[in-house]
Amino acid sequence: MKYELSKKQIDDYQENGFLVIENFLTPQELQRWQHDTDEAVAQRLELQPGFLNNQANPDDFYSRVFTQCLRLADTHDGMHELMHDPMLGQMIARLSGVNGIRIWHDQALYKPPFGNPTGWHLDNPYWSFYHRQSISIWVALDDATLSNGCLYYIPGSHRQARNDNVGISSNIGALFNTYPEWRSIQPVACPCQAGTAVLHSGYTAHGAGANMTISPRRAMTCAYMPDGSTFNGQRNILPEKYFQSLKIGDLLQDNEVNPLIWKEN
Ligand SMILES: O=C(O)CCC(=O)C(=O)O
Ligand SMILES: [Fe+2]
Repeated sequence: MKYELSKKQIDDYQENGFLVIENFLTPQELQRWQHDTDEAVAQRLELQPGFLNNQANPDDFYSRVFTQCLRLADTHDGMHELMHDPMLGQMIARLSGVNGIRIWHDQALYKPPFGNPTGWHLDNPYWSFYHRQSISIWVALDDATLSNGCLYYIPGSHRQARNDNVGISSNIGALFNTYPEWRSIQPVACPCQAGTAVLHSGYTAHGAGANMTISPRRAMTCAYMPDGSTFNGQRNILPEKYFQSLKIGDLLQDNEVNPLIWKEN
C-alpha cells in the first residue's frame, strides 16, 4: 500500500476536500482486496438472504444504487486485518490532521450493472458524532469510469458544509436545494483504475454516476472518526444497548464498536 503522503497531497486534500491516490494498491494487494471483499460480501448476503440496504422492496430506487455491506471487519478475518492496519490509520490521521483515528464503519459498495446513480450527499451528518476532520477512504476494486459510476466531488464544499443533509434518494440533486451556493461549482469527476484510493472529508459533497455497463462497479470503503469525538444523539450504526447508554457529549471510545487503529504516542 502506498502509505506515503507528500506535503502537496495533504495541502490538496485540505483545499479541495478530496484526494485521489493512483496505484494505492499493488496488483497483488488489489487481488487480495478483491478476493476478501467479495468473500466477506458473499458471506454477509448468505447470512441475510435478500439483504439489500435493509430495504423491504428490492425494486426500490436505493436498493439499486448499490449493494451496501457494513462492518465487514466484524465478520471476516481477512477484512479485519486490512481495516485494522495501523499504517493505514497513520496515513488517514496525517491526511486529516488528527493525532488518533478510530474506525466509524467499513463498508463495501457494489454498484450493480445498470445500477442507479448515487445521489449527492455529505457523509458525516449521518453519523453519531460531528467532527470537521472526519474522513473516508474509497478503494476502487474495478476500474471506475464515467460509464459505470465513478465518484464526483464539489471541490471546497467541505469548508462550507453544515450538518444539514438529505437522504440518498431518487432526486439525486436534492442536496442543492439545501446548499444552493454549490449550484455554480462544477463537480470534479474522479474516474480511476482499480487499486486507486480516493479519500474525502466527511463534509465534502459527493455522489456517483449510474452504472451503464453489464458489470458491477465494486468499491471497498472505510469511514473514520477522529479519536476524541463525542456523541451527537444520532444512532446510525451504534448497537442499541450502547446507544441507550450514551448521553449527548459523551466520548465515543468503545474499542469494540469504534476500534482505535492508530494513535500518536
Ligand atoms: O460508491 C458510491 O457510489 C458512493 C460512495 C460514497 O458515498 C462514500 O464512500 O461515502
Ligand atoms: Fe458518501
